[in-house]
Amino acid sequence: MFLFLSLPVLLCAVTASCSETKACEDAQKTCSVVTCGIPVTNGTPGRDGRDGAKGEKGEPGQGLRGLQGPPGKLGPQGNIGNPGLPGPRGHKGDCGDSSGKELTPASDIRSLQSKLDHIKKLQIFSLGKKSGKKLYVTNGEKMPFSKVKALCAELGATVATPKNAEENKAIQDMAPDIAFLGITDEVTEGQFMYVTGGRIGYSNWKKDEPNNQDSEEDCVHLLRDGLWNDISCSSFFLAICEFPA
Ligand code: FUC
Ligand code: CA
Repeated sequence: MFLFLSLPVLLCAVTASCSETKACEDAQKTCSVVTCGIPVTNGTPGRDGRDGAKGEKGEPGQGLRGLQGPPGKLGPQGNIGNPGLPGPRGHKGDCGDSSGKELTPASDIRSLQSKLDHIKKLQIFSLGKKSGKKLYVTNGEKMPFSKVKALCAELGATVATPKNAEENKAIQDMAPDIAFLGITDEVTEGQFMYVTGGRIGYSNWKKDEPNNQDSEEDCVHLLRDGLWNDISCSSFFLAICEFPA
């Protein structure tokens, strides 16, 4: 019996336990027993909410500006520019010689030619060259065979190349040391050729030569006794150049 009566009271008390007075008065109208209490004060504040979204960038500050820094390093070199425009046309040249007269008279050329011939004779005489014989010249320097070839070519000559016993003796007599000859087997091993072309028609090999020692002797040098030995082209020997007979 007590349980039966107390249930609506309990329900009404729960329903009316609000903070608003109006709600409580309404409850009194429907409930037979309602005890309206003093309105409840606010509880302690809850925890802080989450951070809001990021705000917009602010205006630049108004503080004092710092001193200007030192200049930066030099940048990389730029590309080469396009060629410039052609320069102005030059002045007109002097008039040509339309008379058919030569600027240097033939008599002057003949005079120069005879002087040159005379100088040549003196030089040939001083070098001991005999008529009809080749002229051999050396600067006394030792160098690899490629350099000898280049040097003689520069002089309009070839590397000293004896084609008979007489020429071999002439070179031997004028050479102050062992000298390269213009003969190699660089093209075909064992087949000695003149560097000016063609297979050799005369030789004066020392006993047991050519032996192509260490498989690297493609050049030929003239020993002090006039005999030949095959030797490395990169070794240094005297340069002797030959001028035609
Ligand atoms: C002989 C020659 C070589 C080299 C050596 C020192 O063996 O055949 O070419 O000159 O001597
Ligand atoms: Ca040899």
